[in-house]
Amino acid sequence: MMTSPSIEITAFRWVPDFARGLVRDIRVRWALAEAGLPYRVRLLDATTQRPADYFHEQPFGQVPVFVEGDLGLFESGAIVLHIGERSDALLPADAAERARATCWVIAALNSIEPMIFDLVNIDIFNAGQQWAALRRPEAEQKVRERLARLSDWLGEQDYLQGRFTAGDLIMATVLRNLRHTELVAEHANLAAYLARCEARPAFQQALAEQLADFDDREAA
Ligand SMILES: N[C@@H](CCC(=O)N[C@@H](CS)C(=O)NCC(=O)O)C(=O)O
Repeated sequence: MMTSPSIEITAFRWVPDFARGLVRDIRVRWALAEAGLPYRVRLLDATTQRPADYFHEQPFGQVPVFVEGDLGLFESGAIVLHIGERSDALLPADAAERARATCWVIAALNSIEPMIFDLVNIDIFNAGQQWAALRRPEAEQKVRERLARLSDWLGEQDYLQGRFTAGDLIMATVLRNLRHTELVAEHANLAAYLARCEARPAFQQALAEQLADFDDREAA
């Protein structure tokens, strides 16, 4: 008899096309696939208020949440690091390398995602607004500066620490938010890096599983 996976995550039942493949549960799905851990999904409605009791699981009402037994976690970066504790596919066994992988998780979330999200906010969520057009050049410049530094660091390496870690997983999911622009393509090594991360079977599995969970209701 098949038993239900002990790990449950939350995701959205439907999002508009621009967000498909980018919703942050993809990070958790990808980490679980890298670690070879099965999971089940609890789907939530993105278009209405979250149920009141969901705020006890995720203070901001967002996805993803990770639940296993008595442990409930929120924040995709923290969840990926937690999963990484169970798999050296994500966090290397060597203590120093592990700590460096954590650095890259935090760097992606804290030093790169805010700049990229600023641009996404302008281009997608506020497209056509006068303030957005005025703000865009500076926001794009900030992203360019970060990408240039990241490209320099990466150099000819396949991954940020030579081998794939949780840091690359989070970094790749952050960079994917620029898919509506050519900014990553301005650096051949970053474009190749992102393609390399996305070519991993675990990413492809995670992407397919996120897309398969969306119902095919027409965009509202
Ligand atoms: N820092 C959080 C951000 C989570 C987040 O922004 N989730 C989005 C989907 S990608 C969400 O649930 N948005 C709906 C909302 O904020 O109400 C994490 O990394 O888990």
